[in-house]
Amino acid sequence: MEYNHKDIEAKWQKIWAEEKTFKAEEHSKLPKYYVLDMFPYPSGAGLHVGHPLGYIASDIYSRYKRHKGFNVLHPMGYDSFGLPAEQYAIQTGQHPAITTENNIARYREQLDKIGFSFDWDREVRTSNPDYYRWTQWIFKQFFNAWYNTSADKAENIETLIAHFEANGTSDLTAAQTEELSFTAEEWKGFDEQKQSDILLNYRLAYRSESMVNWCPELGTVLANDEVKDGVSERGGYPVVQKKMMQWSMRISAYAQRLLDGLDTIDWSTALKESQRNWIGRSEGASLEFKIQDSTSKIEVFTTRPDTIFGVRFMTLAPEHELVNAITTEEYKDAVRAYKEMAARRSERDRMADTKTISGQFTGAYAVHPFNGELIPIWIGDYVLASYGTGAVMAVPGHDSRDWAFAKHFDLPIKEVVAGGNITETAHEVKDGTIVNSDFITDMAVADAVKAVCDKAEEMGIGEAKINYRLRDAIFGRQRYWGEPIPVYYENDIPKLMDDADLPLNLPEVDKYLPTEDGEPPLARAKVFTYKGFEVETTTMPGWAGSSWYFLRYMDAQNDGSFVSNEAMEYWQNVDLYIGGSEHATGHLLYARFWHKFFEDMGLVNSQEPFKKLINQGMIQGTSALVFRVKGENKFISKGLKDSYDTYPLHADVNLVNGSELNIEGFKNWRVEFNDAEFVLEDGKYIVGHEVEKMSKRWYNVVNPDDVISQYGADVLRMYEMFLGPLEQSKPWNTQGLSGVNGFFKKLWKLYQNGFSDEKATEGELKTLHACIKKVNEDIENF
Ligand code: ANZ
Repeated sequence: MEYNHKDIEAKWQKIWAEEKTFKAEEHSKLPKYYVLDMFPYPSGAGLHVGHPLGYIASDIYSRYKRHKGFNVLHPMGYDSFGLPAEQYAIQTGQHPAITTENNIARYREQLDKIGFSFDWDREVRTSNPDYYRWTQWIFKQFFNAWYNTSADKAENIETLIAHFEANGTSDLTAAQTEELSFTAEEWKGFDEQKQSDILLNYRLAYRSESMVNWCPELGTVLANDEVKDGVSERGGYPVVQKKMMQWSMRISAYAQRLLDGLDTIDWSTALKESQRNWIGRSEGASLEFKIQDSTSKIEVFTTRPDTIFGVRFMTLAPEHELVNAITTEEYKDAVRAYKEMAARRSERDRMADTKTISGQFTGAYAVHPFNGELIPIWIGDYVLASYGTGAVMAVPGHDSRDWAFAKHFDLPIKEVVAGGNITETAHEVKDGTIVNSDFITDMAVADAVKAVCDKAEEMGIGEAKINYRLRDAIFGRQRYWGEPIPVYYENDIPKLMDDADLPLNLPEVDKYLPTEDGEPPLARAKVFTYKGFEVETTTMPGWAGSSWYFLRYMDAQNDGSFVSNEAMEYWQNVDLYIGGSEHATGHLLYARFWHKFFEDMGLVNSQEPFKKLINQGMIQGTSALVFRVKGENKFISKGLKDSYDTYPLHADVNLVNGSELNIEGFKNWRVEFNDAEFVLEDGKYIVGHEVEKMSKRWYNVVNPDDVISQYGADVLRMYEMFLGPLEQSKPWNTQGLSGVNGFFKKLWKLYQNGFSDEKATEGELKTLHACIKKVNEDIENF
């Protein structure tokens, strides 16, 4: 009998669906194992062969674990809120829910063909009201919480209010936007509006005026990780800095726990490193400098307090709040002009650009805290307003940015750590001996750091301090296709909707664009009020729904709670997570943050959501190139092209067999090629190849449906695994399929003809067991 993949696959897929073969059981005596894939955004283009690479690996592992006696949870769903459906809605008026529904249907069809062992009864869709009701409920929990830094966990806002009522802000240890100070009496005397404003300074979901990445073209605010090189990651539109009222999440309160947790999980070093860098912990000191003839002080954050005697100038961020107050009459115009220029550059650009040096003297001087020296105060855009205190004690001898600044403006440079040549370059090393530095001279760097911190503390002008680069995460978007935020405004005071009234459904609107006054699209809704009050019109960001979907899979149908205690008790967290590394500092950080918050609230029973994580590599496309003579409709075969003046064009890879172009197919592909001429080698047109991203744009996309219809799902799956280690990127080559196909045919034949009832020989058993061992090891090693 021939190997007929169509019959075999259709038969089994039907049985699996009918019998729910892969249904996971909550009440099992077996040990659990939870295998998760990053759920896809259902785009209009459908899946290409690169997309399922990770899914195939996780599916193999799920089947393997089932065979090993585990009760395996292996679910799938859709991250179905997002920009493309909405952009399409803006262009065509089609409701994004419809586009999304259609795209999901197409994805499901494709996924089914590949024969995955998903438990489809647990499917989630983030844009489904049954799901986002719980995302809204989670938002409420964040709003109702503050972070107690001495307990090192989040607590209900009631405990903060109780603290204010008893002690005001005295002895308060809290993560906060700014430091506030009031007594219990004052607190009790504040009106509701004032109390509400104060609480927002501590809530874990809070509203504040803050600088955001505003993308005018997309009409929305973007998260830091959605901006690449000053343009939006999606679409490549310009992004500018703008101050706006915004909802944010206080992820900064969790910086240290997010760092510490990394040591407890089995993720790649590269991935952990990128989270560590993103969180950006720096140990150093905060130090205060008096300003000459002024009562104001400048606080700086420095990682090198040991270089304090090398300070030759101060640099403030142009946006620093003291700049206007301290600038002398003489420098007012120049400072204003400089500030305007700096405002046009995003933080990212300012950080990335280390070549352009610019700055402006303010006319003011600071006073050295230890020796009284006068230090000129400059502003410069290499200092970022949002990091540390937005002010730097500049030590040109030992910091390269300060060195470049000093050279550029001809400011003095002083050596305070021995061993370098500061006329050539900044000497930035952290070991060595301190010189020219009063009471720390001759000390080693580490001792000098401590001595300066101690002295500063004694004088009441500073202390050792740890700083994190991680910023709070913006949580609102001025867009339609996202979760509505369950907040309404009673006299400008944000209040939460009742649980019983969730979900707050997305309202119908006539257009998916902002209103004429620049309000978000939800403001177009005819009625969008709650208890007679206006409802928040921004929606949640793309990362809201994906920060907890893996918990919902544990108990996807539950309409009484986001996950039941029993389901949580049994499944706990994800044992194996497979997905792309592009989510390193977005989704994977946000999901860890939410999980830690849930832990604080007693909602989950583990500290980390994803115990083991593997980033699959990319499957790249192998593009086909044809060589067109400049100014003519004539194509030269690859081997002869150097004798002509040609340029390469991409041809659809589906028109190529090996390296030979299907000329008739190519002519019919595009009207413009209908009467093209071809210069052949040995009667063939040979194309060139190039390995690049698999993308519609390069006509190198291979659809898994086509592979499956020709060879079957098993060949597709095995071929993808045969391409190489899961974590590596590797090019697709349709030619390679026939090899795997040949293997299947052989295996099938063996199965048909190769059996006998004779006892296996010792040699045969040896071969069998060596094979079993190898299969186990290879699967365990991915
Ligand atoms: C004096 C000094 C001397 C510094 C020296 C470095 C070397 P990380 O490691 O990134 O935390 N800095 C502080 N706030 C800044 C801001 N808002 N924008 C730009 N730079 C800022 O770096 C901390 C160091 O970066 C601080 O230590 C400060 O320069 C600078 F030999 O202070 B340092």
